[in-house]
Amino acid sequence: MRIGIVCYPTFGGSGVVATELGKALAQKGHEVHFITYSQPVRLDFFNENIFYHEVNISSYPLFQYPPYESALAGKMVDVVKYANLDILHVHYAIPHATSAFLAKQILKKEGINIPVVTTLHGTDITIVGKDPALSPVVTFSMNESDGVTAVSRDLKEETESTFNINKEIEVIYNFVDLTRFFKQEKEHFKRFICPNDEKLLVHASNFRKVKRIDDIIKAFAKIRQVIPCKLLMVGDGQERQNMEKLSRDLNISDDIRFIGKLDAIEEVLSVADLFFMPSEKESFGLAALEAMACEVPVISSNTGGLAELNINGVTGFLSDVGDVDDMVKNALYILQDENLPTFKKNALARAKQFDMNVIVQQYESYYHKIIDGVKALNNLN
Ligand code: GMT
Repeated sequence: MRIGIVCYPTFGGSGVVATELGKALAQKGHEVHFITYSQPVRLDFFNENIFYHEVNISSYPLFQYPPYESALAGKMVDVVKYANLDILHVHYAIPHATSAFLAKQILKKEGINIPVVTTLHGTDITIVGKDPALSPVVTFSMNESDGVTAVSRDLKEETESTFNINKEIEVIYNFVDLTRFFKQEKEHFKRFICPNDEKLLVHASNFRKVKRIDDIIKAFAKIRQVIPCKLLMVGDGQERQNMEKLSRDLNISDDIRFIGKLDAIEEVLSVADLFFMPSEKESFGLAALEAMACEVPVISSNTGGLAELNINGVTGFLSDVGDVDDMVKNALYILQDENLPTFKKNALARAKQFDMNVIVQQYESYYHKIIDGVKALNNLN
């Protein structure tokens, strides 16, 4: 197949899933065309089956807001026509599904009927898409897509209950590349961060408010009173400064390291004992899955799709959003030497159920189903 992939090329989970999916599809012999405003972060190598098309927006004094949606639609039209695409797969509904609708209409006038699949990732539904200014546009754009997928059952249900959707939403979970995310031998690294054999707790995200990072710092302050441990905070974003201040205010900053964005996150995960994800909202929790693949149990909130990944009492524990004391109690239980090995083993076993090879195959089958459906409809008209 010749597949167009549209996504946010940044550190966000939707961009990571889109890029990894494209790379895996290219590996299987498909021709993959990325259409984004800059090179996706995990796309830093050459592959004969991968093409990258940058969306450029001309600046003009009249524009207070550059017309990105139009420029993206124009680029989609161009790539669909000249790369002869079979399908266009847009990740994160806003504004990608809307631009895809526009491109589809333009192409229709030229006799080209391009099938469009939209994948809902999370905040495009749970936060941004609910904004009354955007909700009619998001609803319309989802209904106009030929196929819609969601990254968890919970996200599918939330979409159906919040928006007036007339499409069957297919659940296709996030996935993990088990050849990259596995427990590597990095003991020298562990000795460096935890010289006295302390337990290592890790969090990784883009440090938005929705991640409730303050809950991690507060929980850590209590856990370290009982068990010697260190906290490693990976990533960057709007909350980082506040969180650094909070750790200084709590007088625990010597035991917390904020290391910023890190591409080789699997190296840190290889030496971690516990991963924290206390989010306010989390449609799936890709970062937690990557941790589990490296044999790291997860302390998470029970919001969104997290319960579909993290099995309570087996691969970690789930607590109500904001229930820091429960998270502390659960973390202390997991970190006991007699419990930790079982949780680690279970985390890996669970992660294997989201193996990239299995999930990518589900996307391929879904593409075929949508392409065939659009062709059948064409033949009828
Ligand atoms: O929250 C992020 O890290 C970014 C966000 C996005 O849309 O880029 O991530 C969402 O998509 C990921 C991939 O499907 C999911 O694993 C995350 O759970 C989801 N984040 C939220 O729902 C807050």
